[in-house]
Amino acid sequence: MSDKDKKTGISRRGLLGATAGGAALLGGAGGARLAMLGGAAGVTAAASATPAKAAAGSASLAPGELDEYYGIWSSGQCGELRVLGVPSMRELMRIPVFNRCSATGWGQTNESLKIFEDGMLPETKAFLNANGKRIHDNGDLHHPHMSFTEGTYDGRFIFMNDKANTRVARVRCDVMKPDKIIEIPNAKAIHGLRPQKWPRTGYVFANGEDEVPIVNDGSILDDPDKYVNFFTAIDGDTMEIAWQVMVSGNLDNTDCDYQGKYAFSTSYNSEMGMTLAEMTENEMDHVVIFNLAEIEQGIAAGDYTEMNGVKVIDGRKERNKKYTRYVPIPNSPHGINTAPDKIHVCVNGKLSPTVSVLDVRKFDALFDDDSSDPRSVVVAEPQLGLGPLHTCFDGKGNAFTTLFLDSQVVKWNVDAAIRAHNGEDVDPILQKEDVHYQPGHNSTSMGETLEADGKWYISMNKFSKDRFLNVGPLKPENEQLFAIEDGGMTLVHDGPTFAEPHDSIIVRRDILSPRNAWDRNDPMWAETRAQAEADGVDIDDWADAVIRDGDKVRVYMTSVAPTFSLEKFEVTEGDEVTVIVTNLDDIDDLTHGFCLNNHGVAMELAPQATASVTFTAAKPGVYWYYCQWFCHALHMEMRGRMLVKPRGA
Ligand code: CUK
Ligand code: CUA
Repeated sequence: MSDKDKKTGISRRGLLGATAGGAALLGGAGGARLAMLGGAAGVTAAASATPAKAAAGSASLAPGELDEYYGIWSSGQCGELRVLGVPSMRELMRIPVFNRCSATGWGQTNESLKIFEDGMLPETKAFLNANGKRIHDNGDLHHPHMSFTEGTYDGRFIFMNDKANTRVARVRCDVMKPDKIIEIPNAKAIHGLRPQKWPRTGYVFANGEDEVPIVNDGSILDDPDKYVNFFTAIDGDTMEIAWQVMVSGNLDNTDCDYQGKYAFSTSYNSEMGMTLAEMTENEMDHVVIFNLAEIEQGIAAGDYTEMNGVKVIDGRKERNKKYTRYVPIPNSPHGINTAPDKIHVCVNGKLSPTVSVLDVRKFDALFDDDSSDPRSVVVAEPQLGLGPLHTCFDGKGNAFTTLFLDSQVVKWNVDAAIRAHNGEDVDPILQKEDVHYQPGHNSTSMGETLEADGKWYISMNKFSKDRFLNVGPLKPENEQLFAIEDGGMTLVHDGPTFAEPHDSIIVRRDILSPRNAWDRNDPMWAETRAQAEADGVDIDDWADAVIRDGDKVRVYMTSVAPTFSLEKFEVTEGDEVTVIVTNLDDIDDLTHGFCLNNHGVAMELAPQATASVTFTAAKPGVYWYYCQWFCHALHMEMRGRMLVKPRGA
């Protein structure tokens, strides 16, 4: 029952659609305005902005019409995941992951704190305690990617990195909430992240960007020989660390093949330098290729060191060519992207104007012969423009590469680049379009899967400068959507976003079908349910109870619009109070909330959800709690009182 009201069977969308009449939201006038703004804009823009063609109506959705694609967006230093509709670019949801969220209580409810704490390393727990905190509630989320089965998205999970606090999280696609947040031992600053594409996920590969001394106990600072980086393989099903590989150089982005044999990471700072001057000394850095079967055999054969409970293979440069090979690439390569042709891997040169194209069919030979030239896997290296950062694909043999310094996207043909590399007189570059301004990541619809369909292209731009009303020194970023189906590139959306979407995937809507209500037996609150059972409270039924357990008080209530089952309860000053609320409503979109005045306590209760929150009742008096999610005409009346009696009174 996807968009129908369970009681009436009437589709709200059907009602809206019937009255909408197909009004276009993005018309030709908007396009003309874009063109004018583009002309006034400076930076390195060479030509004028591409005006939105009036004919680009395919990006326009009437009110109530649903998008063709889910856009899964990162948010950088906001630490959350975002869901957009593509092509309308309407923001549909924000899913808190590494961050504390005021609306949902993420990072405060016991159920979410358990997810944070279960994946935390002991030393982090100790560090947080010393700082009076329970969790790191900030994150730097760059790379969201969905789980794969046989080369395409399977709608199970979305995985993502936290560069700030060295974590990897998994979001369940059925409820669009995280269920695992794990901190990665040994490595520091998890950056590049990709799920295995074949035969399935499988492993989730995660790059450690910052190098650390092997024994990081405070005794080593300026001794580069002692510093290493770590590449981590996580089991995507259990979210446990499978193994790590110690490498040379800072790992940046990562991807893997469609054969299930190799993963590969770009690496800047092959110098292992500590300062900017040292880090950019070499003209060539490298891509590290990881031989998965050899690594697994090495682990099975005991050829590893155990570090903090993880089996670590030594894959440093020139140590053991069985596990890793280092392919020299110019210069500080950044993004790495496998084409849906299953063969070619594009390595974006960043400080070099080139993209190096690797052929995965040549990797076997590279590992078979220790003395082989690692550059033999490079089959093209077209010069595309200044500052190539990331590449995506249309599934028709073409690639789109962002040019950070040129503020452009360049569309080029992979096969033509290979022919040019072999001496033929062909220009692989098909088209360049200005974007506004300084693009980082880009993505195409289904573009990182075998089902790349070449319909939509997103440019995620780091700067908006003069493009929108001035909002102060801090400006929004800018995202631009292009229609690419007809072979050209037509700008159809140009809009600001808050900090800082790094990366996105565009997923066909049939791949996802999230629930409209929670399953009452969801594992999210299994521990809470067990406690309720121990307390003799049936949280699946209209119930209330106040259970005293020494200085701990557990307050159970349920909600049905517009009431809580408890209109008041009493505790004593100094009690540790846990409020457990279950929303018994099962109507689509009938979310309640529980917010306790002047206690910094608030949480979301979506249909059929249970959530709980714990605090110390330290201030005698009467405090109102209320439903903080508009749910009913009597929503304002959905409230109750907590009495905190003075201790000893
Ligand atoms: S990185 Cu942000 S522009 Cu973290 Cu994917 Cu390339
Ligand atoms: Cu319940 Cu508002």
